Amino acid sequence: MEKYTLNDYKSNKPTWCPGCGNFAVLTALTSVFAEFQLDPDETTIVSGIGCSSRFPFFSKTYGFHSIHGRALPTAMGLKVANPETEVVVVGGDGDGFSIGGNHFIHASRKNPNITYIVMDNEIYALTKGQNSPTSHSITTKVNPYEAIEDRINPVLMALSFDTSFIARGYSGNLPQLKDLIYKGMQHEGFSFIHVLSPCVQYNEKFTYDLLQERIRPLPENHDTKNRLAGMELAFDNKYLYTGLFYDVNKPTFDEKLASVRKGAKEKMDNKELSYKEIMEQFA
Ligand SMILES: Cc1ncc(C[n+]2csc(CCOP(=O)(O)OP(=O)(O)O)c2C)c(N)n1
Ligand code: SF4
Ligand SMILES: [Mg+2]
Repeated sequence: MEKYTLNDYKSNKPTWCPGCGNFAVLTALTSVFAEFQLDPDETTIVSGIGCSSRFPFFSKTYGFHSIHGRALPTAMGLKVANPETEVVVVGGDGDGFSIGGNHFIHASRKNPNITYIVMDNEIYALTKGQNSPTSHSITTKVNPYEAIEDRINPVLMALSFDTSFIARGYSGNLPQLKDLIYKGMQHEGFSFIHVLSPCVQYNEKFTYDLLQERIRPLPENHDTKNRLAGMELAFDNKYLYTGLFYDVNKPTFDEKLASVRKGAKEKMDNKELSYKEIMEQFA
């Protein structure tokens, strides 16, 4: 008999607007937690700031609602301090690719064993609708004429950083989303799941109807070890491909850190130094 059910992971009634794409992500993630039978006391959801980053309030696991753009370094610190904890990071396109964009590069280089889910609605929603780095040409209060900046392509960006697991899901396709999150959490290393997750309040150019026309599953014969093939598909202007783009095994940050720790201890003949003795070395 299973010990944990969905209700052991779901908490307060989400305060997102009815129809918000983030509901699907909450359902998918908590279902995957139940499939893995994760102990809620050994699981932490870390977020930044945004509508999507309200996520930890709606879950019964540990949660860390950190600061805008700083969810990834917070999560990495948590994982280093307690490698046994399951860590999932959630946030928005503004949080992850604008103010926090730099951390995405370095998390990819470090390859910590954490899962990162970005709910991309192509807008800053919590602050009532400003252009984000993924916005198409939309006019908003801060851009009353037209967007004058180019947009970024998160999957292409991740492929160029050699992030070890890269997938794209859609809030309108729950079974696929669950599967991608399941695989991302199984992956040893940094897994990035880009979720197309419409905001029904502030972005008329990124709706379920418009997405439905452009979304296609990745070709069945796509080789998930072939980074260049993934890039070509991520570049496609006509279709927005969903599925698993890239999945490779690389040593994780946790493993590399453990090996550095072991080497350092051996160098000291396995002698345990007190905090005072360590500090005295720098006096
Ligand atoms: C340091 C800092 N700068 C700016 C803000 C204001 N702010 C809060 S949320 C947000 C953008 C949220 O957009 P996104 O990450 O896409 O999340 P969404 O609300 O769309 O889910 C901004 C700019 C802040 N809270 N902290
Ligand atoms: S404003 Fe948009 S992103 Fe925020 S809860 Fe409402 S629909 Fe969701
Ligand atoms: Mg957003």
